[in-house]
Amino acid sequence: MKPSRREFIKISALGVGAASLSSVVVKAAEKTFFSNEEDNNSKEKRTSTYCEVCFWKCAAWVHTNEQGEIQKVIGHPDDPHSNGRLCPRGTGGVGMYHDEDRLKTPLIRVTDEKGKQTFREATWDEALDLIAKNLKKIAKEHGPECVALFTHGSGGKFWSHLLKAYGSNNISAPSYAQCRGPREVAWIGTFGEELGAIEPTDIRNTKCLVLIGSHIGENMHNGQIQEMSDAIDSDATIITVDPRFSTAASHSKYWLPIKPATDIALLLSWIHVLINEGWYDKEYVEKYTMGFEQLKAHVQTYTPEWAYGITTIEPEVIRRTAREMFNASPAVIIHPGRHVTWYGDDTQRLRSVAILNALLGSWGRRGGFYFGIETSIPGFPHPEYPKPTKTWRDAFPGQYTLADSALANGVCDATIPSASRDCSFKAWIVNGTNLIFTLPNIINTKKAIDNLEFMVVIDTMPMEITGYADVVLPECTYLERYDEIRVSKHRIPTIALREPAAPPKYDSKPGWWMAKELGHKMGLDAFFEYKDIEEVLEWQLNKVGSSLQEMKRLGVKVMDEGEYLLYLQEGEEMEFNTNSGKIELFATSFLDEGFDPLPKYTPHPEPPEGFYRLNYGRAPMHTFSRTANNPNLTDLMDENAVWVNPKVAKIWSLSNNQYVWLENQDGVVSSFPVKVRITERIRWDSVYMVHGFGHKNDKLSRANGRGASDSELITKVMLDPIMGGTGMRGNFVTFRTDKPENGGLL
Ligand SMILES: Nc1nc2c(c(=O)[nH]1)N[C@H]1C(S)=C(S)[C@@H](COP(=O)(O)OP(=O)(O)OC[C@H]3O[C@@H](n4cnc5c(=O)[nH]c(N)nc54)[C@H](O)[C@@H]3O)O[C@H]1N2
Ligand SMILES: Nc1nc2c(c(=O)[nH]1)N[C@H]1C(S)=C(S)[C@@H](COP(=O)(O)OP(=O)(O)OC[C@H]3O[C@@H](n4cnc5c(=O)[nH]c(N)nc54)[C@H](O)[C@@H]3O)O[C@H]1N2
Ligand code: SF4
Ligand SMILES: [Mo]
Repeated sequence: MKPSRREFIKISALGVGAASLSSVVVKAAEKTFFSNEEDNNSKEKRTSTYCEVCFWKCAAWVHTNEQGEIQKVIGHPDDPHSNGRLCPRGTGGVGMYHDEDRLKTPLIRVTDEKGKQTFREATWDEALDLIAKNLKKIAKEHGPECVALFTHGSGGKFWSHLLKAYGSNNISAPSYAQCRGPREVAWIGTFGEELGAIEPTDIRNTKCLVLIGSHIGENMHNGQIQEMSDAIDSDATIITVDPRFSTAASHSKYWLPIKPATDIALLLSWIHVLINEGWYDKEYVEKYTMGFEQLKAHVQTYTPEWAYGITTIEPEVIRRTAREMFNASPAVIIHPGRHVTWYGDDTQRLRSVAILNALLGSWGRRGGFYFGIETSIPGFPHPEYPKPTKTWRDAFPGQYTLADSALANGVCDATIPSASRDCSFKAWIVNGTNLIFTLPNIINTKKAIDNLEFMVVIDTMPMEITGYADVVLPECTYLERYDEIRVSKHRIPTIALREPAAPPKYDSKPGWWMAKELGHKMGLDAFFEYKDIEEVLEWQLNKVGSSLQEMKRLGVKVMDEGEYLLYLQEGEEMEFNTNSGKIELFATSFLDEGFDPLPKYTPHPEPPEGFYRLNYGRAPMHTFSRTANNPNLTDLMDENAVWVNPKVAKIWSLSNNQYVWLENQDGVVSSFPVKVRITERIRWDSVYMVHGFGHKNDKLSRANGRGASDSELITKVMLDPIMGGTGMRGNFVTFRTDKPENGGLL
């Protein structure tokens, strides 16, 4: 491994890097001091947390009244993720604590029928004994590698530790192959590094922000929205490419209502224009990149006129927007997006995005992408993990070779025995992910579950996935527990503490406790040699010059990481972690694995007659399926609607607020009807709905039967051959006004 840039600067270029502590750090450090003085005078009791309603992990203070009841959650002013303000979901996070439908005790399945939530209550001892017994049996009969963990959100570290100690490293999260994976692989192939969970986009300083199906404003990643609003205030040009008139589009100078599934054509024609007009950063390209000549030759036929025929975006608009990007460069961001698993050629689409940024010199530049910095906290000492003899990859020899994380869909597929696979999973531990709604192709997910010998689900709510478990472990909410220290890459290095604001309700327990207890029951005591998590946190914090006591007082601490720089310095030498040490416009690592080193446009199937492309996304007040039953957030929005263009509504004689069922190309009909919203904001060839609704689960009193589930209608998956991401936007739906006899897959 080559040194990271930060190490690189420390080692080789101190002269260049010695511009002393960034003023940002100094300002933030002052804020820490003042904000805590202020709050010390407050009468209310407050404890520190970071939000778990989504994965932006905003740090916050939780306020409790004299009776010890949680009242409200407020953004932490020193936190670069939130800058003291939470989004509506973060504020509504208290609803997770108050939700009376929560899981209350451990549960053990009583019938063989999966998916029906038929359980009896059990004690913790009994539930954990049963899990330990089954996992030991599977290790003996099939090897520990046949157990996989699916996890999303905090707590993942505790369960991963348990699984590795047990002897398996099959640990997957849906945030990879159902979300960010393709862009990370594209970035590694181009710049030699990942973007990471908090994208280092310098939006607040940008002069031009290009959003490609990235609907910031409905996608409520807090700091990002605040920065976008600052950028708009300072007259930055916003260019939004989206078949739907999104909230972001409504704030944009240019809205490009692209024909869905054709973005690569637009991106290639932008590259064509930038290169052929000479609108790129010649010095930067010369100094830091390789492959320019190959790229130039490659894009010659990709003219705006060519792209017009594919994308429906006028050539003049393509040229004008390319010029806007160049005028702003290097303070320009072609945003990499986040949920980018759309059409199966997603890694190549993101490669085009990476190339555009490289041509405009925005990587490592003010108003483009900054180099984020993170504190590293050592892990609590433990014996070496046993070495697993096989991993999920053995099920896919020669496939998805550039995937740099485990594929949740891969583990799911490899659970269904097949002659061509020698790795079939026998047990799943599922923590904090509602796989039934999260993985596309529900039929496949259920088939995999049917093949399991044993499944444990750790959740806070009785969600669809818990219905399939053999044992359900009720976790207390993030407001009632300690968790690992939050470290994240940002402009300033910070750490944040989550501590319980109230004791766990009912008989729920924190994840760290469950993993530790189970570890002991499985005979893995040597991996859990501490009394409780406070001991672990104290040890870790001491290692970085802090303490639990200090963190309880501060909540967020800005770390002194010495000298570092957010942007490339004038004339700075920089080596990138790629084969050539340069930014690779021509991706040699792709070529090495037999993939196109330069992105190409590939056409995708069109909707059949009478069908419309199923497009989905986020609503500001909800997160996936996890908030659909939240009392505070359902007050703001309690069902989704299907957006239909007026032209289409006319053909089908649909009226506003009418309920319809949706049927997809494979004859799957939504379990519930969904309200029609007629609007010019969606193209005539598509419909749109918010993901996370349409629960068929009477344990969820507010969410049950409300709206339709996009997950149910996504039966066709377009797999990305490069990294195995599950393209989900190749599904088409039509309308039904009659109630189907047996609709739905839920
Ligand atoms: N159809 C469709 N599928 C998608 C997407 C889509 O838009 N449409 N989006 C994709 C993307 S981008 C992502 S990142 C993934 C997200 O996938 P998931 O993270 O699986 O999404 P959620 O549906 O929110 O499921 C989270 C689960 O965690 C539980 N939970 C909440 N808090 C806690 C806690 O503190 N502890 C524990 N143990 N459990 C908790 C919730 O009750 C819920 O069951 O989905 C992907 N899949
Ligand atoms: N409120 C809220 N915010 C969230 C989340 C949440 O659950 N709730 N989840 C977070 C997570 S984990 C993620 S990954 C992000 C996801 O958020 P983003 O990465 O911003 O977006 P997506 O969900 O992929 O994309 C939705 C947008 O893509 C457009 N679109 C559909 N098809 C096409 C196409 O072919 N081309 C183009 N150019 N656009 C198209 C849709 O019209 C829609 O506006 O949101 C994050 N923020
Ligand atoms: S963006 Fe909103 S939901 Fe996500 S962590 Fe921050 S406050 Fe919570
Ligand atoms: Mo995501």
